[in-house]
Amino acid sequence: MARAKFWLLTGLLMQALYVFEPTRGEEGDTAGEEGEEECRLLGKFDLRGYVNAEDAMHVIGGMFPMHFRTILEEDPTSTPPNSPKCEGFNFRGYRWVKAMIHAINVINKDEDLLPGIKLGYQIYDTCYTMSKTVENSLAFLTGQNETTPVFRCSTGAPLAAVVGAGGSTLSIASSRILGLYYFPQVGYASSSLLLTDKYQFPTYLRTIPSDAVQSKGMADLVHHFGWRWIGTIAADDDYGKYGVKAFKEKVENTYTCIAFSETIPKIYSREKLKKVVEAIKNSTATVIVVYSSDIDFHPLLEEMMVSNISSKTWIASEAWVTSALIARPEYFPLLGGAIGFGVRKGDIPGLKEFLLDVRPGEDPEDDMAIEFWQSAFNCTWPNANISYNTDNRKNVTGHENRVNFASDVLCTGKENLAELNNTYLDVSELRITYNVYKAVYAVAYGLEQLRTCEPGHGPFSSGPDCTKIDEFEPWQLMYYMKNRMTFSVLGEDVHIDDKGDVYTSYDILNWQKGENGEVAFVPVGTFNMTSETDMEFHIQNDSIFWNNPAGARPRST
Ligand code: TCR
Repeated sequence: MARAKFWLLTGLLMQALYVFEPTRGEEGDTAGEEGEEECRLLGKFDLRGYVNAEDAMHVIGGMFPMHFRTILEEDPTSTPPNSPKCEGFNFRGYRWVKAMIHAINVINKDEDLLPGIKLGYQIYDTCYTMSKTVENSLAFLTGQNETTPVFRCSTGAPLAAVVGAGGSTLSIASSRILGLYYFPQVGYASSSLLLTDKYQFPTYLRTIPSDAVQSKGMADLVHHFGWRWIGTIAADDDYGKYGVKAFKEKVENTYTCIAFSETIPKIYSREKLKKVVEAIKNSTATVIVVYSSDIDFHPLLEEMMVSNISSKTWIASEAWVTSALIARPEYFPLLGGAIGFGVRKGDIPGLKEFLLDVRPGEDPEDDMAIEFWQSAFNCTWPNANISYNTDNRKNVTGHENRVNFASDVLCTGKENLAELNNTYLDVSELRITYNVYKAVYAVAYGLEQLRTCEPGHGPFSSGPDCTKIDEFEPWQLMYYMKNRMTFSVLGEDVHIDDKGDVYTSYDILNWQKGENGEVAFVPVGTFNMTSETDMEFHIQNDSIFWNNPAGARPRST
């Protein structure tokens, strides 16, 4: 019964969302099993990523930003609509994907965790956009990407849970869809406060703390240094806006005030960015909080560089503080001395070796590896039809040189990955990557509890009180993931509470100049919140580098 309902709902959803259009039948014809054959495809998903469900008993879905954006096209009025293509290869997102696959491989070899049960994966690129994320979520539920088995009616392994989808706005979109079917979803980076609301997002859990924690830490920082006027800048999404909102609620009192509040547009607009820059320039506030992902912050940063802004103290949210896109020596004059919050990092054994194991061209399906290779080595893969580092947002920063064209150097496949100095291989700051790893373990531990249920002591009231590992429903796995979710990963005990939230400590990091001119993230304190009311804030004032001519702690009056 539940199954029939699932398919019916899915059918409705798909019709509403452009995938199928029933052909006109006899009057009074209703969509039903036969009606379905009469359906005509209206559009097709265009999904890229990694799928391996061979011999698997369960599949874990994944959503990651392997690209920075979709290519905006004119509204299709004379051609059928097409799912957009993506551009801007994201090495960091690609590393997260590899971490997920690595975690699954490790669990599959583990003889204690899910013994004899093989997990598969089905990982899609969100291109950091809402439309792709929704497309991905529907694909998980409907199995429309025909080559891949998905739900229980299909012949292959069923989907157990989904890991993802990167940014909060994207997790919110997908969670609204997955939540309809009570599918467990474990976020690794989406930290917006909104996602704590279990009324709206009943099946969302995460391995990153809610921004309620970080905002409190930022407020403590501001009070600690006695700064009076603070400017805030938020990305125009559920991360930035709600992060800043929580910060303001926690910081505002009779002494501290907000000097200005600006937002960074989601769609590039130089005009809007210039207005933000003006606001920064015209304000006497020297301390500015920026709640934004690195991808969104980057264009504003470029615009600030053009305007020569200096002597500000930046309070960085976790999403950009250690980002290789932002932490570049050329931005140091502007952002040096920034103080930010980094979630707990972890070492993942074997990850480095696994990351090095990329073999482009070996698997014809793996066009992502070819694109990775082309972007990493600035070369073009012979006879491959995969775009190379293009940038269709021409003139993004006023610098024509940001538009790249295919390189005329051909890739050989023998280029040396180990020598590559880029984000992908940098395993020194594994924070979100470590969260991805933990998220996969959360699913595996949920499955393990379900598997080891003892008949007679199980939780379910209608039907048998335990369910079998090869025939459970998503809500049954959800039961385990919502209750007593305590497990240990690489020596860390992880507790996910009944709201799906975790509390882990933050490192307070300060941008200083490293020996070789690189940006070094120097730990200068910690913020540890263990429950809504218990917290500890520590900072070592004298290890902080302040980026102003006097090198002294700024006053923001
Ligand atoms: N939460 C952000 C996304 C995000 C992120 C990151 C993206 C966080 N940390 C690191 C890239 C890299 C924290 C959100 O939207 O909730």
